[in-house]
Amino acid sequence: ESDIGVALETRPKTKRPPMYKVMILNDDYTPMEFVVHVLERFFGMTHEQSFELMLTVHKKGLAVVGVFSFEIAETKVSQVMDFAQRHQHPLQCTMEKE
Ligand code: TYC
Repeated sequence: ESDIGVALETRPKTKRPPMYKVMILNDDYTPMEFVVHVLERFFGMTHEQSFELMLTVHKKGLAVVGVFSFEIAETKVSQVMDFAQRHQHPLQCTMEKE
């Protein structure tokens, strides 16, 4: 009997964890300044970056705010949703596997 084995697997089986896009969606009621504040507060963006991204969402309907690991993305989404709800704004924030 043959004892000769052939190694076919050379690629190490260490996969990177999946990443998640966090997006904000436009609506007709949330004030622009509130969205700008949310982006500064929860995503560490400058006022200029926040204002520009808010305008993109306002014009295009949605935009990716950042890409994070699952747990971070989930935390960002609930922080934004809680904050919007507490201020009675309908702002929506969602996540999607990249
Ligand atoms: N469209 C809103 C307005 O005109 C502003 C807005 C921008 C709301 C971005 C949500 O994610 C948003 N007041």
